[in-house]
Amino acid sequence: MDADVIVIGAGFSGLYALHRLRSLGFRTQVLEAADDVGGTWYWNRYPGARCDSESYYYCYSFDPGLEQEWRWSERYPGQEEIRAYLGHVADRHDLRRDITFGVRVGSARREEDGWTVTDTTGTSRRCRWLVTAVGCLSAANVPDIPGLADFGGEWHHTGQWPHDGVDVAGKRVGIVGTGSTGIQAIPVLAEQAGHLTVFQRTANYSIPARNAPLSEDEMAATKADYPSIRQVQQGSTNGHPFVNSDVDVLDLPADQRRELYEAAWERGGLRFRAAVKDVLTDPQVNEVTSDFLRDKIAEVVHDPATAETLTPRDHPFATKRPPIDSGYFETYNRENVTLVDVRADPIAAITRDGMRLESGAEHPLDVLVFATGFNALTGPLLAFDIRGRDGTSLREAWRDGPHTHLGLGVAGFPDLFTITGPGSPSVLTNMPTAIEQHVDWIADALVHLRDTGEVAEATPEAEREWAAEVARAAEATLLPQAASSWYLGANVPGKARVFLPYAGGYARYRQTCDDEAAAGYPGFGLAGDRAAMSG
Ligand code: NA7
Repeated sequence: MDADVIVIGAGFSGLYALHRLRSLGFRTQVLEAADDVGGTWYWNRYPGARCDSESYYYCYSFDPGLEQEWRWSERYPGQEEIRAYLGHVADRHDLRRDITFGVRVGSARREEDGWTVTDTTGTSRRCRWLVTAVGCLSAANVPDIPGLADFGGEWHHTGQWPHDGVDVAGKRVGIVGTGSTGIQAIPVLAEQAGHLTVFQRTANYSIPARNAPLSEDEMAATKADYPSIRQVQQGSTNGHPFVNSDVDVLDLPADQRRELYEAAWERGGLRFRAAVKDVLTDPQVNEVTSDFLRDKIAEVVHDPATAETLTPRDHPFATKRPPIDSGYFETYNRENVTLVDVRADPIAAITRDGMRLESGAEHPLDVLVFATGFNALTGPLLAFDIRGRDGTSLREAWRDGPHTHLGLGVAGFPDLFTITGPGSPSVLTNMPTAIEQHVDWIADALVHLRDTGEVAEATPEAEREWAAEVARAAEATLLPQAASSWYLGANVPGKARVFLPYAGGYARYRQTCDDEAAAGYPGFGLAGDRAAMSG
């Protein structure tokens, strides 16, 4: 064996997995396709790339010394700052010596006593346990638009942005997509480009981020308060350190309701959503909230027709991942920005000179940007060929949609652990919080397996029960109402429509995982099953 554990990926997940497993005495090797650490934050270098969670809690909690030492500069960390942070963590914990960079995994095959992982150059490495840390939003989704290969300008997906940047100064730039990424990139591109054309299919809600530099006093107060901040995160539904309000807006008179929403709008960011209770479960509360946000668009955008096109009417607020922005709607008041509604007049083709719509309208472009998102959650795992027991292929096993136990393990794939896999609450949670929980749980499981010599494999029954629980949790919310959401796999043509993340809340999920471990991992075919059989 080359290692006890091979971890694929050196982003937030892979780095912490390496640190934790190594400290428990596992010989651990990380394989990473990029030439440095960072994962998502290594690749997503598009203009305006920034995290929507606030910096003081979008970071690791496992190392109190690191919390005290690191100095965040802004309320929301930019891509380069997060990359620097992860580089610092790698150095502080001497992680690089166990990471092989520039190695893309092509396949992973289950053998009798472990896994053989083969990279795209044909080099194989053997390990007993395989841990995937490949991210949830890392497989770029480039739409299959006829003519793309003939485009005479340059085009880029935001998640694969060139490292030396893209010169858009004075150029005619087009951008497809108005999700979180497009909404971050559009204001910055508009400032740099000669002209920016935004091709919008679905209008989106967005809340001002209210980004600002962090003062010494704010950082000092945060640092002094970390233990209680972390405690709130652990007990929360989504890993953020703020508690959802218990105010029922429907009980408030109109003026107080308005006041409440205005105050939340001023606070900005993901805290807006926490200002009212039941926004994702009560359709009436959601409608009132959505209306407030729709009105804001009309207030900000000068041209009424543009404002109307920008106003979301087809899905309730926050049923698609709610973006936050810095000057997004204001951008449409600029002379050099045009909004094109490709729901009304769909994209027909890309030509040598630009974009052609079904009406025959032509939009000449020098640069085309795809902010078209990702094949979320399953895409990164299916990007390489994983073969389990008896040669079963994961692509085959998940043909009709993914099935996992707790998002952490898959029936037919012994001793494989998937950090933030489909069925976990990861993408609905502050990501580092979810990641630390997953890694800690996997680390405990591996210690158990090392001690007992057992092999862990999710049982089909446990998978069925967990799938039912994931579906139940989603149905209890308004989330499935957004028909084109990537939560449902609906953004990728041909992808099975299954609600992918667990929407029952982070704290509940953590408890479920803890119960699974305390019971001896019955859902992974261990003590629980034996107890049942002997009973
Ligand atoms: P998203 O949220 O999946 O957004 C992708 C956007 O691209 C969205 O507006 C899509 O419209 C649009 N899109 C995708 N394909 C097409 C085609 N073929 N034609 C026109 N428009 C298209 O991805 P993001 O990168 O913004 O965000 C992903 C997550 O990363 C984010 O939620 C954070 O968690 C971080 P649609 O809505 O499907 O009509």
